[in-house]
Amino acid sequence: MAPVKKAPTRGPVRRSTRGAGAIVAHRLPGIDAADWSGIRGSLDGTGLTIAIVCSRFNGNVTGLLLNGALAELDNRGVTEADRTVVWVPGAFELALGASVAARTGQYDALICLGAVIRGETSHYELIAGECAAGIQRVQLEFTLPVVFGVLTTENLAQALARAGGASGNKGAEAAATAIEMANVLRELEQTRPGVSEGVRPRPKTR
Ligand code: INI
Repeated sequence: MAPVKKAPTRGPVRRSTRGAGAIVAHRLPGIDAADWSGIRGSLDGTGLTIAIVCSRFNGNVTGLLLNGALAELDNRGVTEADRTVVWVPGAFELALGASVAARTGQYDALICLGAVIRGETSHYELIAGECAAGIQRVQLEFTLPVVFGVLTTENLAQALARAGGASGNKGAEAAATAIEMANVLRELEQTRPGVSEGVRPRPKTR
């Protein structure tokens, strides 16, 4: 068998199962993050309007995700007046809530927060899968960032760890992602003004 070549990269590598010795790099060979020129979105939330669609199911977890998201938006310049929280019953309803919020044309990005915990339901896969697929569908349909801030865990302890515990706060991470994506879309639109017209129901003008 041919010897496995070392990948010329500083990032982690994944060995393909398709070809013996083949290496697929996660990152581009020889490129440091500092060299990544191109179109990027900043993490400055000033002037952005954002809605958070939050599930009430497992509210002891989603409340913590929401706190993390709101604190992150605060820190990054999204004012209270520029953000809205929309409550839905469970993770299964997040995509519908997001779809209606998207349809208003009032938001630069949406954040969906939820917690699907396997120990509590026999239809975990169904809810988690449909929730993720629905959220992805909304963001592609509206060409609007709709961030997946939904925990899918085996048990409550794992969920709490990711909602402000030992593993950080995924709500805060989702908020940062929403800002970055809203800004990267703005940057992209500036390269070809009007490109999103007719895609979003009411494109923002500012
Ligand atoms: N909803 C959740 O957000 N998380 C769960 O873990 C969960 N469990 O365990 O069932 C859950 N179920 C409710 C579901 O999202 C819908 O609200 C319900 O089925 C009505 O459509």
